[in-house]
Amino acid sequence: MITTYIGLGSNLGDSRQILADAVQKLATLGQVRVSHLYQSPPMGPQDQPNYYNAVAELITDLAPLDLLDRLQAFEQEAGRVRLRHWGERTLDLDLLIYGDKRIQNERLTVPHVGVLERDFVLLPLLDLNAEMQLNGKTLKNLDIVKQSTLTVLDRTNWANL
Ligand code: PH2
Ligand code: MG
Ligand code: MG
Repeated sequence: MITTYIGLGSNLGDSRQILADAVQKLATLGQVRVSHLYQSPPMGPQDQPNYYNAVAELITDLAPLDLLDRLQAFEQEAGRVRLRHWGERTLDLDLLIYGDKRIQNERLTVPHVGVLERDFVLLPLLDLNAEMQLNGKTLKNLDIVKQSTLTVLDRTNWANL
């Protein structure tokens, strides 16, 4: 069993429902816990809606590329629309962390690039594991965590787990 972390994002459609549905699907792959549900200003093009963001912890037996296949299938099932690079999308599921493994191939980079630079990933990760460390850094001590621009929309039960 490997402990993995999946980043969830949406800023098109009924984002709250889309993320809750995605969490239900993740729960078919193993044991799931979810962070609070957040709203965050867009990184990238500014002429797009705010994002709904969260992170799920998934304890699973799936190998990394098998897990990636499942995540991409869930994105498609949500009617994924992706209009431009770093632009608006219906559902984005990013494999952020896979145990303590480092993976680098044409389909997958783990830990996900940018984990340490994105408050919409760091704050939800800290909900799940307040002492989490990555690349020798203690996440809760990062400046970007202290200066976060996120809003908490819901603390508990938003995904009906
Ligand atoms: N995802 C993007 C681009 N920009 N901004 C926020 N706040 N949250 C996201 O999840 C996000 C983004 C493309 O994946
Ligand atoms: Mg993403
Ligand atoms: Mg993605």
